[in-house]
Amino acid sequence: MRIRTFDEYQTAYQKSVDDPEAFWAEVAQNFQWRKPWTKTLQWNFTDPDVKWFVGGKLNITENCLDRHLAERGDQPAIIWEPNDPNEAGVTLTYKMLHDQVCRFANVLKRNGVVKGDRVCIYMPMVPELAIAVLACARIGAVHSVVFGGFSAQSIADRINDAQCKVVVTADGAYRGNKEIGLKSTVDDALIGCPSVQKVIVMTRTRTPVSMLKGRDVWWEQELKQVTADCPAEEMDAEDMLFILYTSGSTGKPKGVVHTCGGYMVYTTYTFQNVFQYEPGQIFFCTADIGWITGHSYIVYGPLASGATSMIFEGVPTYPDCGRFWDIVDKYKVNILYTAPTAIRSLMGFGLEKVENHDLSSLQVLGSVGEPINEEAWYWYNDHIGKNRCPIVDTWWQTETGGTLISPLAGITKTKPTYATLPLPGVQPVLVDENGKEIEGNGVSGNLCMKFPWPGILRTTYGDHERCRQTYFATYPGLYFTGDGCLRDKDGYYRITGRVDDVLNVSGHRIGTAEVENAINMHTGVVESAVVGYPHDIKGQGIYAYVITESGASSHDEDLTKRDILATVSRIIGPIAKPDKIQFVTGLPKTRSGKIMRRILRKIAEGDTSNLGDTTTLLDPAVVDDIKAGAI
Ligand code: 6R9
Repeated sequence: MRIRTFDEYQTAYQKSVDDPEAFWAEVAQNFQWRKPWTKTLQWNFTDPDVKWFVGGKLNITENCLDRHLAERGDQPAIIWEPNDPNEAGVTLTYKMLHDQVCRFANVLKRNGVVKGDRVCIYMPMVPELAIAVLACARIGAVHSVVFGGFSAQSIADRINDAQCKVVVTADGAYRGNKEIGLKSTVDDALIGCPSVQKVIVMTRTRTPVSMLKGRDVWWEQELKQVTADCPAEEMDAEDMLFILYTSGSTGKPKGVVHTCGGYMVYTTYTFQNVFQYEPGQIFFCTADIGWITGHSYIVYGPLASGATSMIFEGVPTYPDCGRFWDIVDKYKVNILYTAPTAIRSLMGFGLEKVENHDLSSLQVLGSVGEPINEEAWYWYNDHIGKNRCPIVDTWWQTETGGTLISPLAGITKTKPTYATLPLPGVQPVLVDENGKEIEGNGVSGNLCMKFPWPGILRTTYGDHERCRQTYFATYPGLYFTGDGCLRDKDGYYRITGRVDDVLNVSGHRIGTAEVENAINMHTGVVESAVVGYPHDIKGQGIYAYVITESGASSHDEDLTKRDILATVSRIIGPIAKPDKIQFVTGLPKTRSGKIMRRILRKIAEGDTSNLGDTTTLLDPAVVDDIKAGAI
């Protein structure tokens, strides 16, 4: 399963294209199956219908936990670093983690959860979050983790879409110098969630919370009622493992569905090969488990590999901007996996807090979430990796389950800002607007995949047609990523960013339509249009053009702006708050009523010299007004 040289990569890649089924069948042999599969792959991209390891039976937690007990039961599986560096951390060995997962799985059962039920998890970055995730998988319940920064409304939307039966949460969360009430947010959400029967509340901050009789129970009390004996549920390879909501260019976030077998094989294979993980190494992925990166590369990939995975509760700048380097130094981290936005923000603080730490344990650096600009790449390489750690720029998506395009650490020659080459099993193609494949090198186009890999999404929960429409209808026969991409003369891939109406703000995906809907819910707002613009630290910032009833000359614009931000926070969460709001009297619309975002994007970028053809606009004069009022 492990590739060790570039030759081996090329051989594996060739084999994976010539005979994908044989290739993945061989990889999948490295796992524990209760029953072998009868057919390795069945697929078409029309319905779409993709099934891997058909008929295979397994439980992913037996692969992540049980099978390591004999050999490395006393090795750390999870090392937890709390928000406050003065609070004691926690190390859970594989034995301890197994024990705790089984116990909490029994708590879920006690509270009525059975195989196939959906469980919403809304928790801080504490070991119990990983425990709750794995406990669901243990008994065949489907987890839907909601990032702790989302609002009550967002939680409610996700709970209702998936019809969750149980919510697992905590009283509160620590983030930097802030204390955030989680349970109170869940309480607000649950006013509109009739499917929820039980709420399990873990104690973290000891913030006062209201506990509803018959519905709410304490995690710690429940644990006293159960044993550590919980045999794993036998799952079909294609049974649902989890739902994770992600933003698209239209409508509400959709529930991306991953299944047990393929996801396990793919995350583990990519974890071991991309990072070239060696037994005993300490792996630190700074993402939140609320995002796909945390699912795949804090929890499942590392644990199925018997690795030691860190969970960090806090933020990179608390108590100061040296926190990551402090953690690397303290735990002798070997592999660090973070996002360009974090690198850019830390760059801004200078080198003092880097240089007073010993970073010599680092061997591999990773980047994920958005394109990494050259300046950040070199800073990461020079000052963190000290020019001796390969950087793996891993390109992938919630929908892909694991990394698709990335260097293999120390094996693939890297090139700043390039995700480089597809992993074995991954067949990228670039297409033009008409879906025609653009062959050869030194070209660019829309990035698609022409063959399934085991980690590809299977559907969007409750709405298969939406899955087809979003990913498989734009270019028939292909999976469309939504990203633009160039392939240079060496065949190296560089992702240039989204080509649809999805923003990437600090590595978080946010749909422009979602933000517009939230703004439009604010009193007095008539209409709005949201676009992205380049932002030094966040990668992209959010620029909103808003029409209000009282007109652009509203007597107190600042107050209105502040209130609109509060509405967006309440509807989606603070991550979706626009950086800039411009009040306008009209939007540039075509005669058919479509907003010409291209023009709004240019103005937001501050590039008004060439707005292109505006003759198809209903009222070209609005453009001058908007230009004049640009921020
Ligand atoms: C894993 C994750 C997916 C979108 C994706 C792309 C952008 C992610 C990237 C990258 C350039 C990289 N993206 N990694 N762009 N280089 N290495 O981030 O999933 O939250 O679903 O976002 O993020 O635009 O389409 P997700």
